[in-house]
Amino acid sequence: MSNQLGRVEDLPADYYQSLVSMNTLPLWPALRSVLPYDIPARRTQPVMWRYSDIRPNLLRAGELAPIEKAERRVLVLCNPGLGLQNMQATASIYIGMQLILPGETAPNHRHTPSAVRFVIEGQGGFTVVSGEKLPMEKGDLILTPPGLWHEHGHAGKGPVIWLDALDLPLIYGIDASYCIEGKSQAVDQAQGKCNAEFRQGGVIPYRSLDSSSTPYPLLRFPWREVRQSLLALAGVTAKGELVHLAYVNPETGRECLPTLGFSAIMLRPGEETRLRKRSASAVIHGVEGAGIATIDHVAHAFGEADTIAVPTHAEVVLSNASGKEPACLFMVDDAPLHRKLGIYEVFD
Ligand code: GTQ
Repeated sequence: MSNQLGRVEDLPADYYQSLVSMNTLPLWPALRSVLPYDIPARRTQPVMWRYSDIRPNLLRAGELAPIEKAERRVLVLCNPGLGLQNMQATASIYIGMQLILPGETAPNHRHTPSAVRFVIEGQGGFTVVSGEKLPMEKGDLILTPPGLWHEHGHAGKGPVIWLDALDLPLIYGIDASYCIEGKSQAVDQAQGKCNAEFRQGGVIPYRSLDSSSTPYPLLRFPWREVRQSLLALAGVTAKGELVHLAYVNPETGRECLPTLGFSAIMLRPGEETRLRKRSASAVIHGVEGAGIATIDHVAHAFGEADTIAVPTHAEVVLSNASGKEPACLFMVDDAPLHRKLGIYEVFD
């Protein structure tokens, strides 16, 4: 074990140049940077994006970028540690904030990256996924899984804004990112279908036991229900233990998309708790109330719709700023990817 491996400068210049000219490199000068001891080299910075900074610029994009010219009107949350142009919130997670105005349509397409929407504000927005029209109310989580047709619309008044989370950096990074455009979908599924089929936890359509018709049976998770579940869990969770719910595929009980995981946290009034230290990276997003997220010993005061990048292996402490009201957070992480790759670790 050595941190003192040979350097490029230690090699004869002509030897090094001949390697380069043949599109080869010596490993040893670079080995410790790609395979560091004990903890990954973390380029992801624990940065915060304030909604109060993003919102006016997103509304301005509504004036500057007609939807026909934009396809998706989005401001991307870029982690400076990863290079702004790479559009990564963490190494694997893309986060955008998307604006749609009344009467607009973000046209139908499907793509290899997985995506979700988490609704921040406005009424009347909807996403059509595989022929089902899914209403978008504040706090709702809508899945647009890889390869499924999806388009967005807005039949209400005022701006509708949501957070997009995609595994785009990962899929782009393996040269696998592309999309196909299609004509607008026929809405051929009954209104409210998937939420009726999976209305109650622990009860599923009987046919699901024989064979699943789709790997993505539930596409919309209404915040109203998730919040009720958080409150119920809060009532039976010991003090100091995290009130934390995972969004899952109701047929398998496992994560609902291949690479990204989604969860909701409730910090009870006055509560301060730690997240478990893990190998996965994450993005946390304020839904309700306010608090402080301390990431690797740096405190970030967050409020509603503020968004924070959490690097891999980070120490995270969350506290509720209020002694009276709960605070809720939505979290996106890449734990499903880590599990599939066999590299998922929890350190304590
Ligand atoms: O709404 O389908 O932020 O395709 C980036 C790519 C949103 C979308 C994004 C997309 C979408």
